[in-house]
Amino acid sequence: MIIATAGHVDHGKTSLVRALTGIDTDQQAEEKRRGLTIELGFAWVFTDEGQALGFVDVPGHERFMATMLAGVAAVDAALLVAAADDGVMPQTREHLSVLRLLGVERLVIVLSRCDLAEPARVALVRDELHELLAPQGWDEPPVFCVSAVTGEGIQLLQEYLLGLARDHRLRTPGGHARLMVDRRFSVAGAGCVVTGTLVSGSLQVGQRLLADGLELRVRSLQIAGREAPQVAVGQRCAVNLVGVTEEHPRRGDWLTAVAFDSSDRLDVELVQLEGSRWHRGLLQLHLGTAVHPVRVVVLEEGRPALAQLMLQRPVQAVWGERFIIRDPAVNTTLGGGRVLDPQGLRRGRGKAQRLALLRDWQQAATARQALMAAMRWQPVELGGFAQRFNLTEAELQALLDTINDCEVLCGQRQAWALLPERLEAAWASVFAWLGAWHAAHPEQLGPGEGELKLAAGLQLPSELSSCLLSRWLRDGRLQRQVWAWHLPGHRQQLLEEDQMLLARVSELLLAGGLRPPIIGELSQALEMELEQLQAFLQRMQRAGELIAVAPNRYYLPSQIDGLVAVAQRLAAGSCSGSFTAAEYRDASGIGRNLTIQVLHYLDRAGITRFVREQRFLAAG
Ligand SMILES: Nc1nc2c(ncn2[C@@H]2O[C@H](COP(=O)(O)OP(=O)(O)O)[C@@H](O)[C@H]2O)c(=O)[nH]1
Ligand SMILES: [Mg+2]
Repeated sequence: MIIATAGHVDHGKTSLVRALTGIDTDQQAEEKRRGLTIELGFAWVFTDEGQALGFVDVPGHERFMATMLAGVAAVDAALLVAAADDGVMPQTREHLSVLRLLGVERLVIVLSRCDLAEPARVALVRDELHELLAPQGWDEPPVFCVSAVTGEGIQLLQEYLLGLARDHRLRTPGGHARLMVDRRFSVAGAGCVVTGTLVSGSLQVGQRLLADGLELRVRSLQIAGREAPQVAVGQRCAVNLVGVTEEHPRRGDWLTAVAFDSSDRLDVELVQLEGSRWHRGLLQLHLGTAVHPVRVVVLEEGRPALAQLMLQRPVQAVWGERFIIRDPAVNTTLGGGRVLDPQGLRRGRGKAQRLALLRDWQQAATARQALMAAMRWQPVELGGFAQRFNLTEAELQALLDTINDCEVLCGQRQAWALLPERLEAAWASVFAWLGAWHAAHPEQLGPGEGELKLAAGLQLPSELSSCLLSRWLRDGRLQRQVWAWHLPGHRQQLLEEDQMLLARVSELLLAGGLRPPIIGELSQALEMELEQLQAFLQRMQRAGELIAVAPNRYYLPSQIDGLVAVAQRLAAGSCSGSFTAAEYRDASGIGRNLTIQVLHYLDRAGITRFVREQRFLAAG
């Protein structure tokens, strides 16, 4: 369990931690000289059962607010320290707001320096604190009166805190490991060590980690000064790393088990503190242990509001992550909130539908609820969803398994989840559109895939549309001849004279085997004008009856099957599963030039793939 101190400068935070743990967290010479905490300090004690109770001692001076925020970014509880002889002061208030905004669950009030104040004065400060807390919604936090000098109240407080540590349940593990770095230093003989809190997943010795694109390895781990083979979610640890550079990792960096997408837009839930003055200029975003310049655009007013954070550099975040916004010019906290979508939208960020989704994601308590909500709006690309909610593959699969009425469609690179009714709506729109198309173009077999995907009102990512079409092809709702898509049972109506001509042309083409005659030869054999013949052939191509493999050579669909069969035989007969143009020429006997044209056609048609002078059969 990790507890942070909070409160105004000089109110006795560091002295309190020393009294509780015996560790002086003001280690730096400058801190000693000025009697002031500048850097984060760390100390710990253990319960009788061996659970570590870690303390993060933060600076109280307003100048070091960024450091304070890095310290409380991921703690389980906070000790709000107020000196009995001084009362509530500006940073008492600011720190309290910050703890609230960061969602710190437990608060313990400590009236310090009680030896310096009369009991009446202590009671007054207690009332003052109560007044401050009540409207903020903390439910009656316990209050302890202590003195680090006389030791009064220290043991009672210590027992209480150890009790909390004993009852503390580590957060449910989940997600890929993400550790927010709050300190970096060198240890003689060991090298680079960083400290930080693991906010998801788990860490093991030997594990590979990424920091800002840099690949690192965990050489050793420590929790509360003791070597540990692994670290669980919610624990603070020191990580000895191999592979560091001078620049990274450093405070503000994330160490992660997998690469996370970053973005310079975050769509968030925003709480604006009462009386705070917001503006469109540059503000400061405190996210994790980092600070970034940011502009804030409110998308929808409310308590909390919805907003977009616009950053100068991309950052990584996940759904639910807390943040604070400060105005550096006047050195005050304006508010804070939670990340709702770490991939904020560039276009359409303020559309009603989008805002409704953000509100749903604000209400959602689990990734499952968020997925259900998102599916109501549109198909959900699962890779992106898993990133936003930091789900491992297994977690995503387990989540999908709990949703009964959900269709998952897998494309070549992406997969989508959508509600069955959406699937049916998409089918209804394709069915209606294609029916109308057939009626409007009776002489043609059907449109090409590109036209169908664009025009049929699917308004879906291209890869998803392809998935849908293949699915309907498999279940027989659609049919395709070479490239033309059509409804089952639809046949183009050829003019009678076209039909008769097609029969004669087919005969001539078939006689050529894999090498049907070219247009010139056809025109001679048919005693027909070249131009007229060409117009006919193009008409037949649109009707799906013929296929132009080269500008001057047409094939019947059945002949194309023959060309494909040669490719399949060659691929099957070679160890590499591939073949060269020369091999195809020899196997087909169609000559060098036509071979080149045929292979280009097969590539275009997606039947073969050309890689380093070799052709492979395309998957699927
Ligand atoms: N008399 C008295 N002085 C205290 C007590 N706690 C802290 N101090 C003094 O108050 C000053 C500030 O204490 P420190 O722990 O550095 O405060 P911080 O800035 O909140 O960390 C120091 O001079 C301490 O010696 C206490 O319980 N009684
Ligand atoms: Mg201090």
